[in-house]
Amino acid sequence: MIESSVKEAFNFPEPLEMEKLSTGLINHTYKTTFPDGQVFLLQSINTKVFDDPDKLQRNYLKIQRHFLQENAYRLPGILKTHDGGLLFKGPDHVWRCFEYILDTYSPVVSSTPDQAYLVSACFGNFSAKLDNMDPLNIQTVLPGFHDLGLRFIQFTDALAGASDTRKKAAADLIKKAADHEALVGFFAKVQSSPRLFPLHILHHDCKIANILFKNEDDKIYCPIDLDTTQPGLFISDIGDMIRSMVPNLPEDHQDVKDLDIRGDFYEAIKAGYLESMHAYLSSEELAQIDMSGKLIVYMQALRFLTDYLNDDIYYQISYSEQNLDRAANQFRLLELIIDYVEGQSQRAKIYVPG
Ligand code: GN1
Ligand code: MG
Repeated sequence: MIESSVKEAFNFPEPLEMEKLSTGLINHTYKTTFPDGQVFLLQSINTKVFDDPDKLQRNYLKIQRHFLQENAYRLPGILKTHDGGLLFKGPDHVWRCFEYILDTYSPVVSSTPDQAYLVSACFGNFSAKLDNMDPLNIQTVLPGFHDLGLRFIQFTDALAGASDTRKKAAADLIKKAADHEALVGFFAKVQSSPRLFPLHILHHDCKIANILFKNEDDKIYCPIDLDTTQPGLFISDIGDMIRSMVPNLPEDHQDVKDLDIRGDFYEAIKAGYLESMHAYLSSEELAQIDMSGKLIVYMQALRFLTDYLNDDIYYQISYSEQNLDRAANQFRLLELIIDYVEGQSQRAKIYVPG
């Protein structure tokens, strides 16, 4: 249960009721309700991942202020500690507390293409509204977070150090990782051409669970979970939305035979993102937009596989083979996305006039 020093730090009265929200794989989040009806979101930050949590809070405040000035979104407020701090460094964990926005919800899966369109337009708008902010204002929280080259090196390092048992269990997926290595080369070209592929401030965790919708009209209230917001390449946010909303089943689904992709969701995500971001993307970025899903799905497959080979040191798991199953899911999704995108370009050719 919660450390008593945390209650003191935030001046929380007794008794409080805490409900663990279980969608994130990194931090622990609790909906915390008090007898007087006040509700807050209390979160312990995983400092193995976010080793400078003060940076998270400073970035958050800057974005919060900027969105208010731009009349874009009203982000949940940070509840300060009794001595005015943005977080509390307890003996075991670092804690922070946010305002809980009542009468809102975050879906876990996207149920219609229209909803996916709204989500995508929102995450696009997130970057569009930050485009006039000096990118140096936002500090990089996780260096190399979406760097596919680095993720591939981490995978090969993990492979070199993995136990025979895990290597054997993952043999098929290790082969798939090698089969798609050309994507790493493509990414390197993008990364080395900053004039054609400039940095944008991106959210870097664009799943639908990171959007608050209003109960009353199912419209979007605001995007949340801004921890990974930092400069990045155009592929990241649209790619992560393709990864998380195009499949018919979530990344934890174990039987890959059931997986399928939903073309109407793919097109809705692309249209929503471009609606917001078209004016901020170069012609080269626009021309390569369909590479986004492939690159980000491949990167996530590598990350899950790497963690499995490392004996599960990064992602929370609830059973021993879960990272392997997640990796298998993502490699299957990669094949499906590649087929879909290639099929699309052939169909498109048929309709190009002249
Ligand atoms: C992690 O904890 P969560 O679900 O917000 C991860 C993302 C992955 C995602 C996969 C900081 O996000 O990059 O895409 O799991 N975040 C971090 O489910 O590593
Ligand atoms: Mg997150």
